[in-house]
Amino acid sequence: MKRICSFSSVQLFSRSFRALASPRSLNYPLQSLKRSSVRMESSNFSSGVRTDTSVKPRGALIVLEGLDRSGKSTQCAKLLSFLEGLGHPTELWRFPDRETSVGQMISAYLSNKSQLDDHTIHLLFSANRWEKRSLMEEKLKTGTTLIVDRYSYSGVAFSSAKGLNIDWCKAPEIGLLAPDSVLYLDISPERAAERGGYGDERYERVEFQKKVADFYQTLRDSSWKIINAGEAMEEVEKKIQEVALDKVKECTKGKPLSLLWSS
Ligand code: ADP
Ligand code: DGP
Repeated sequence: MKRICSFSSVQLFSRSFRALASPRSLNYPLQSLKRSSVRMESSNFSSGVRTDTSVKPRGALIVLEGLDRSGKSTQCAKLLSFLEGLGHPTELWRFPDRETSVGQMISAYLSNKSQLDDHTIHLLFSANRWEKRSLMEEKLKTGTTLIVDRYSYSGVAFSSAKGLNIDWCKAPEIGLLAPDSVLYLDISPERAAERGGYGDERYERVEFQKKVADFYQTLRDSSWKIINAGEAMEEVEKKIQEVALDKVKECTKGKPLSLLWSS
């Protein structure tokens, strides 16, 4: 099992680095996603042109990001019950996934039980996402919405905050599935530090979290929705529900899947 995981990680990493070396090769997985969608061809009789209207309902990929203790886990759980309550097949995932063998190495590092070079731990976090990539695609294509607690943005923001080059940090994430929406739970590092359980793990230090917040700013794009995470839980919950439901509906109508990293 261990051997299978590491073999597929190597394959996936080599694809990712090939994509980086040649931007055109990024088209390969995009095209393969398009090819696998159901094609409904209809004739446009007035022009004689056959119109290809590929429409395949799928689940939405909704990512929650934010500083430690911004409320991600709390809100992910609430969103899961909300979407399930409306009858949408939904699963809650989180990264790092500490259940896998790679995840266990990450967990030991985060709880200061092991020491690793900054580049090494960065690649392990990324590998932890890659080892779930094909399952993620399968779930989405078969109609399950995934709520994901942290994703590639955490990977880049936390490692860049340590001083690693941001482009180097993004490289191993290229080719992972792009979220349909990133909900960023915005809170000041000082306020987050007042919340329960703060300080248990390696990165939970206010000065470091300030740097992480700056890198999150750099990563923001049009797929992001900024949510004021300092508000009462119920307020935060309502705002997240609105955005998430919109995305779930868009994906039901066949919004195409796309890949990181678009910018
Ligand atoms: P994260 O997953 O981002 O680290 P959690 O969801 O575990 O954050 O929340 C951290 C702590 O803050 C928990 O004790 C939680 O109950 C509390 N919390 C979460 N959201 C709020 C909120 N909006 N207002 C006050 N406390 C909150
Ligand atoms: P969590 O299980 O959400 O509390 O995350 C654990 C810690 O690991 C948290 O401080 C954020 C950090 N983290 C999450 N993902 C990554 C990643 O991909 N790279 C790095 N360097 N840190 C990460």
